[in-house]
Amino acid sequence: IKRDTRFAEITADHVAFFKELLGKETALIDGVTGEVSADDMEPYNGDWMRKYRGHCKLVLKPGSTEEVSKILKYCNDNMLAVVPQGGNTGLVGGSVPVFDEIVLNTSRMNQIRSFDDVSGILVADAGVVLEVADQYLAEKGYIFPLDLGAKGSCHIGGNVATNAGGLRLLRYGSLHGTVLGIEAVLPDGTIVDDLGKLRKNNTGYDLKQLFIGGEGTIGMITAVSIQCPQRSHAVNVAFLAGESYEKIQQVFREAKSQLGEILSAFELMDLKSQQLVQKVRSSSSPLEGEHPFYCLIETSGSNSEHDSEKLEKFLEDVMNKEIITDGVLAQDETQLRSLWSQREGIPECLGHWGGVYKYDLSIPLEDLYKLVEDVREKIDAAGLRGDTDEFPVVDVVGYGHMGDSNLHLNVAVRRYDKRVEQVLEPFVYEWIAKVSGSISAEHGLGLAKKNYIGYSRSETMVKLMKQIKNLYDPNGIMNPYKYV
Ligand code: FAD
Ligand code: 2HG
Ligand code: ZN
Repeated sequence: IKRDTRFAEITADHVAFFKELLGKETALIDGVTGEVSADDMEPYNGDWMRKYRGHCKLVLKPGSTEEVSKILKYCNDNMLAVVPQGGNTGLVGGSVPVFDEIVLNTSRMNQIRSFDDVSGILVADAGVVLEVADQYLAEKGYIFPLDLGAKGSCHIGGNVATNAGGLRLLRYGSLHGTVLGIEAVLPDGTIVDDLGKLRKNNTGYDLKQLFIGGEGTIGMITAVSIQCPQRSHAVNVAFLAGESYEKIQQVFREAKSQLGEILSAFELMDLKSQQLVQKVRSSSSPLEGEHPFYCLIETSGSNSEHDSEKLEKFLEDVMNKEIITDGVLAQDETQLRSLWSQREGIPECLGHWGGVYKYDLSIPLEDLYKLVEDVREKIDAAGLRGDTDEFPVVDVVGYGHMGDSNLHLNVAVRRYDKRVEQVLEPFVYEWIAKVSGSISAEHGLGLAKKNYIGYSRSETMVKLMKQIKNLYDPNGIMNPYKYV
């Protein structure tokens, strides 16, 4: 890609305007007129995977919606491109600049605005860290309807902008349903005041939905209102092993039928993913021996005795029917966390060798794991996988939110290598198109998947998306080079 020459380069005059507007020294990192080191810029220019690198010279940290509005209006009038940024934990290169776009970071917009402990509706600034919001809610007996491995750093504005799915979607549904209102700023400075708290509101188009999963391409989310469920008193976790993917599908079938309304997560992990986690952590598996597949089942309910009994009975049943070969139930909070960490820790551990090719896919359940086998076979046929340094590929692993038909196919590598890329692409995308899946289930398009949208969306749909983009952002200053 080439830098779009319609965008202006940042000058000292621009910086002076932002300094005057934001006042506080801590509200901006100025590499245009000021002295800053590469280290100062690194957290904003580099992404979580260390795969993408921007060249931004100016980071702005507005403290209010009004400031965001003034910043964007000025940028739009002066043709300055911007990248909205939350916790910068996105996995598709969407949250870092490509060239010298200005980073608009939400970290200073971090206040909880209100919480109603009868309705469970939380209204908060976009820059509130997900875990902070969830801890606040825990004290009130509520839970944030979204949970994911990056909770300690990601912002709820970033979560909504990516329409993150995560570990609780099976139970609480997508943000498209739980987000009740959004406050956002358009590139021309217009404040979209749709921060409603209504569960039902059929008065015209539901425009806030465009910002959910919009990845910062049509406006900057400044606050959200969200429906939070009651926190369950009883949370239980089981970690099970099965001989085949077929068997894990049977476990899922049984879990839905026997655990019913208390089932709150169903996660899949293959043996390779677990072996790599244990290797990196020098830890051992919660279960003895090696099993081709594992799944983690969480239940959340209101009656601890009732739930434990249900889960124990379920475990006994799937053991007796020989659907699973082994299994363990968390006996306390520590063990529960440790079982979850076998799953949540996978993305971090896989990065250990140098790089990871990541594919986040929606696939009809029965075919879900077949892709991992097909990819492993192709990588092996090309002689690219092995234990020593001469092989680029460490391993091909599959895991993910099986309860939502969402596979994470990860190819852990010692270094990024053209030969590996040639095996993976377009093979993976063509495979997905054939089964009418999605090339991005929950991480979004960003820069990484932008060119492949056609594998999951028709020309008509892409054209409609482009029309929306042009309508909201006619100058194209919002997160350019990405999405559509
Ligand atoms: P960023 O990374 O800063 O930004 C993400 C995108 O949103 C960018 O395009 C950015 O421009 C835009 N953006 C950010 N803030 C705003 C705003 N206020 N207004 C408009 N646009 C904005 N994702 C899942 O779906 N499920 C998972 O289970 C999951 N697990 C993860 C585990 C780990 C360890 C990591 C590192 C990531 C994981 N992710 C997962 C990826 C996920 O998308 C992010 O963690 C999270 O949703 C992004 O939030 P963020 O604040 O870091 O956003
Ligand atoms: C998860 O579910 C995240 O752990 C990350 O969505 C998946 O790194 C990945 O591919
Ligand atoms: Zn995920």
